[in-house]
Amino acid sequence: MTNSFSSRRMLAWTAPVALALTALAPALPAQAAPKPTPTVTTGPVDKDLNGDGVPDLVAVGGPGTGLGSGVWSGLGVKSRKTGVGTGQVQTPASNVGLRGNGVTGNDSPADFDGAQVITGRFTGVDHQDFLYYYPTGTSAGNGGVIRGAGDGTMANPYGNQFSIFSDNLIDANGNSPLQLVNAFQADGVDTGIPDLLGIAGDATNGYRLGYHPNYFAPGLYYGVTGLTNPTPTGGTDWQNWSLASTETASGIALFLRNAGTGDLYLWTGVTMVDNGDGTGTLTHTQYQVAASWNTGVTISTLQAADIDADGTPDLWTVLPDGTYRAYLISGLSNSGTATVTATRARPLA
Ligand SMILES: [Ca+2]
Ligand SMILES: [Ca+2]
Repeated sequence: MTNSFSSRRMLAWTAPVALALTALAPALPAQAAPKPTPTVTTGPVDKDLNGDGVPDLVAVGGPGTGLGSGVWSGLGVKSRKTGVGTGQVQTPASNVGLRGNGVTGNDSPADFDGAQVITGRFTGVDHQDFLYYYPTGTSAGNGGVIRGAGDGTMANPYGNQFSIFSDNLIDANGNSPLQLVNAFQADGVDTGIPDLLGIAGDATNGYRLGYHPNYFAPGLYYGVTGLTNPTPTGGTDWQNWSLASTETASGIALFLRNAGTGDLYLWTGVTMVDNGDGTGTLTHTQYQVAASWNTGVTISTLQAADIDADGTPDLWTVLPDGTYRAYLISGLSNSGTATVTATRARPLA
């Protein structure tokens, strides 16, 4: 289970030609008519659900979230003056999870209670899909992918859902991830569908980051490569950290937050290097974004995106009272903390 990286690389070379061509096809038109001065990123904007170029906010509802059960989708508001995201979203947000997760047959938004939901190109097309994962509860360790409709909503989950099974996510000690985020193509093996990054472990064996490679199909993750990275502060207490990832024109970015200490860090240029011994390591540039950031505050949704399109990743938070706010980040520094500008807290729904 731990040596999946090299075996998948071999699989990549022997992948069916038709599948490889299908995955490449969307990139071809971009080369057809070169323009002299491209000013925006070449690919779709991460977290932009409706294709207007502005990232959007997605939060899970249910007990303890201040939101009704379901998946709440708030489309990012664009500044009339600057044409980029302001950090505000259109409210009330829409509940796009009313038909449930496509598995229980209940047609109920309560299917998502207790789930984590992230967006990404998890079915391999240009728009954002929804990935849900249950860290605890009766479906603990399991999850799935539901196609995005391209307008901020989900497709009908019945017929557009791909399950992710616990057995394919557990580490060598049988532990399911505490959290999963989008790892994009950080290992350099592009299967057309993003990989996942998680945190897993137990008190006896310790906790660590894990890399979950995708095997050329929506929802098909198999095996986990344990990562050797210490936490941003040099520790091994990964269970105390939470993650939020995004991708910009300059690469993959990962926010790391320790709720207990208030430490907030950003890793940029993240790539996953195979160590050849069944482990891997994330290479990255580390920045301390803030100290004492929301120390001790429960954040029900932490989402990363370059909201204002300045090339530096930003954050949205949703709190258990159902309010959201953006934290626009600039001035990353090797010698101090960054500039973090928070928008006013507003009800999401
Ligand atoms: Ca949008
Ligand atoms: Ca930004």
